[in-house]
Amino acid sequence: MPSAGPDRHAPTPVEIGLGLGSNIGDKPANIARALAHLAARGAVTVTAVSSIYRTAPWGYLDQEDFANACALATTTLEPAALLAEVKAVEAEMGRTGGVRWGPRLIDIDILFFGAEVFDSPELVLPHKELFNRAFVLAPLAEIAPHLWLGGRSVAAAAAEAREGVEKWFKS
Ligand code: PH2
Ligand code: MG
Ligand code: MG
Repeated sequence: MPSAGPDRHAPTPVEIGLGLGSNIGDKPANIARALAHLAARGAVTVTAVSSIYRTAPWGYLDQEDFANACALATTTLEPAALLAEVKAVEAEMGRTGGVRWGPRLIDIDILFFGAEVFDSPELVLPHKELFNRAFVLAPLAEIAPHLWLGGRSVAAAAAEAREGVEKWFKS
């Protein structure tokens, strides 16, 4: 007989990747706070955090440099529920709407969710622009050098795309 203990229906944790960015206020601290908030809400268990990178703004150039980092974590949530948690933390930290690609206090992007492939207006997995953004590839390759997504090596892509991205400090 299977045990009827409290874990009987516990979902298996899935490994996920998060991309974090900030270019308002104490940027590195905002990234650290975002991860702490997500963990405190029970949304994720953080297993690795990259260095903080100072990165030139992409997309909308007339704004301050960003701090960017990536984290690996596990979650027992479904993708949509994790996205809701991410949005709640962004809102809780005081992120307000603004220009597309413009200044932001905190941006938390779900980069991958296990081997999930998903495409909806709210969420695309793996993240659609991951392989086009040095500010995501560099920190992600640092903590997940053996990761392949959609048949591509993150480390190989990172090695070719370092422009405008420099290590700032280890958090
Ligand atoms: N995020 C954007 C737009 N541009 N540029 C950098 N360097 N880093 C970011 O995280 C970033 C950006 C929209 O999310
Ligand atoms: Mg983003
Ligand atoms: Mg975002």
